[in-house]
Parts: sequence; structure tokens; C-alpha cells
Amino acid sequence: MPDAIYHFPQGFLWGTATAAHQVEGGNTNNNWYAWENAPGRVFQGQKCGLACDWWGGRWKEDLENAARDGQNTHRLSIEWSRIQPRPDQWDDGALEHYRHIIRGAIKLGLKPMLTLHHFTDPLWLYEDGGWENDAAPKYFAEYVRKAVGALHDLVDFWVTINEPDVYVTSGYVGGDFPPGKNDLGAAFKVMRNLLKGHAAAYKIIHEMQPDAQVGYAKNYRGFEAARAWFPPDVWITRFNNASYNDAFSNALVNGTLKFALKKEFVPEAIGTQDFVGINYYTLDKVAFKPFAVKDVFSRRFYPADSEMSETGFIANIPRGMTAALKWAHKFNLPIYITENGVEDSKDTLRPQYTIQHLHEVWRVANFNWNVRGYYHWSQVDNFEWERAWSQRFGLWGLELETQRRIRRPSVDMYADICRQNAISSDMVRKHAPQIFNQLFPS
Ligand code: IFM
Repeated sequence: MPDAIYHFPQGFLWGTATAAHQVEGGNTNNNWYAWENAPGRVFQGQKCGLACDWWGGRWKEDLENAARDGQNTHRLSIEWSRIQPRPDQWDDGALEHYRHIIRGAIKLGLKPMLTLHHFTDPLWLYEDGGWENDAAPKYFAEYVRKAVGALHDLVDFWVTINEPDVYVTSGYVGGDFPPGKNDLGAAFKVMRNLLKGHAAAYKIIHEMQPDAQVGYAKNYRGFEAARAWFPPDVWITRFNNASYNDAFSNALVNGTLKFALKKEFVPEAIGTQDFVGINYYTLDKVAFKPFAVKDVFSRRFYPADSEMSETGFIANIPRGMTAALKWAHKFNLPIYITENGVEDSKDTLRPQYTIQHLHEVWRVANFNWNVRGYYHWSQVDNFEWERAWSQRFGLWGLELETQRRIRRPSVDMYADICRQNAISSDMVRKHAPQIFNQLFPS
């Protein structure tokens, strides 16, 4: 009998999240394939290649592991470029293949949460201006109608678009994602078109499935003023929050998109989310930086003395999870943590990171905030976009050359939590003893 136990609400969903391009492999028909094959775009010229070979059938091994280890849901995505390889061509075989995978997940007891767009676009759309093209929301709506039409007897839990904020800032401001631009005008246009695409998808899904649960996955980045006593830092922190964290979600409430110093009314977006999906990883301190127009007058950095992930990408700051939940709570809708995790090939930080973040989730759930599920990113190491294979986010490791799955200690840590729907003192003693006193003060 453990000394103490933090229970999660009954019926809580426990899963992992993946995305089509990152795990499937073998797709040469989307913008990321083109990006990887352009010189200097991806870490050391690495390729997605076979990825985790889900398209070849290894989804089964990963989902069987997930189910055996106590998970009851899985968030996966489908790949637009496979379903609509050309503007005038649909591939029913690809849809049938997805039906096969989703049926497999359900059979294993994993409720599917299905993402319709996770960063990748078909090459034909990319070559026709991508989401800068004002026809993109209409094309997306056609794809959604086709895909949801084929899958709605199996799925009723949908994410329309994954992290529109990352898609836009990485592709049109920072330049790390295709098309590698630095153009605020284009960034605004793309954000607005993604918003229109989301709204159209929401309506199409509800036409077919009135009771469906539909949302989008928001990349919530924590921002804290570097000097809380210094008004310019406080002001620029608010500005970062408003443009990065609030823009898309506020437009779903009031229809007004305020982003990249522009504003537009998109009335069809009003009321188009049934839950708030949060992807939370880390938090920045923000200081006012005069004259830095390109950096929106901000210097962002991790708090001094933060515990850092393997390549320095993520600082372990669990209080940012609380900030994300507080932000989500104000929408008065069910909340799902649609992603959370850390890159850590040696699995030295992951057990502690995961338990600390889940402890924050537990805390608000016990104030009766409506948090209903948690998806760890990710089940198995996968292709990490421009950082390729240099970052390992899996509970399970992946040996690329052989496709062998490598069991990390975190597999048992997460399985214990999922099976018991709780974090107990015994679990913390076993998997992350260094935080025992912090979690269970005597
Ligand atoms: O791998 C990504 C995922 O595709 C979107 N959210 C963040 C993850 C880790 O960087």
C-alpha cells in the first residue's frame, strides 16, 4: 500500500500522440519531402526515410505496446497528400489503409483522436502557394469532407489542425519550416486561411456527426516577464502572449484574428471548438529589446539554472503547464493535453519531467477543472522535422537501421501511471526518487 496517491478523475484518457509524416515513412508527395531534399534545410541532411515504418505495418507493434502498457487512447494523424495525391485524384486505397490502422487501434482498446492536418501539405498545394493561396481553405474543406466521410463510423474525436501557431511562425517568420519565409504579411494571410480551414472542417464534421468532439491542438508557450518590476518587459510579455498564445483561440470565440500587427474579422470561426487541446513543452522569460523589430522587440530565454533537455531545446518548467491549463480553463470547455514530453535519448530527464508535469495536471483536475486526458509525445522516437533524428521524444527508442524498438525506463513509469490512473508515492520513489520530497513533502 503506497503512503500517498494522487488520483486522476474517473474515465481520464491516457495516451500517446504521433503524426503521420513523423512515423509513417515512404511518402514523397508532400512539402516536407521536398524540404528534406533541398540542401541545408534539415539537420545534417538527414531524411525521414522509412521513419517508424507505420505505413509498412509497424503501427501494430507500437499500438500493441501502448495498449499493453495501460493506455486507452491514441492521437494519430492522417496524411492529406496520400488521400489526395493530386488535386483531381482521390486515393481510396490510402483511406482504406487508414481504416485498417484505426480499426486496429480500436480493437486494442485505444480510442482514436484523429488529426486532419499536422504540418504537411500535398506537393500540389505547396507548389500552388500553400496556405498563402486563398483557395487553400476550400481545398482543405474538400479533403476533410472526403476523409471524414470515409472514417466517421470509426472516429468521433477530431483535431482539425495541429499547432497553426508553429506552422505559421516556423514557416513564415523563423524560416525553419517550408517554405522558409520571413514575411509578416504572408504569416498573417496563412494564419487567417488556416483559421478559415479550421472553421470549415468544424462545420463539415458536425454536419456528418452532430455529436463529434472537434478542436485544434494549440502549442501553448509559457511567457514570463524577465523583470516583473520593469513595465517594458511586462508589456512585451503580454504582447507575446496575445500574438502567439491568444490569436487563433480568441478568434474562435469572437471571430477577430489579431496577429502580426493586423486584424481581420472571420465570422465563420466563432464557436468552432468543442474542447481545448494543449501542446505544452516549455516556458520562456521575455525581456524588452529595443530596436529588435525582427524579434518583435523581445529577447526570449530560458530561466537561469533551468534543467535542460538533451540538446537544449526544452527547459523543464512544470509551472508552465499550470499556466497553460489556466489559460485553457477560461474557455469553459473540456481540456485535453494533446501533447507533452521531452527529447531525451538517454531517458535521464523524461521520468521526472513527465511526473512533474502530470502532477500539475492532477492539481487542477482536483480543483474540478475540466481536464479529461493526456497524450504523451511520443510513443516511439520519430522524425523531428528540421531537427530530424537528433531529438528523441519516444517512451520507446527507435534503432533506425533495424526498426528495432528499444524499451526505455519511462515505458514502465508511464504504464504505472496509466494503469492506476494515479501518481503514487511508490511510483515516484521507483521512477524519479530525486523529486520525491518535492511531490510528497513530509
Ligand atoms: O514533434 C513535434 C510535433 O510534431 C508537434 N509538437 C511538438 C513536437 C515536439 O517538437
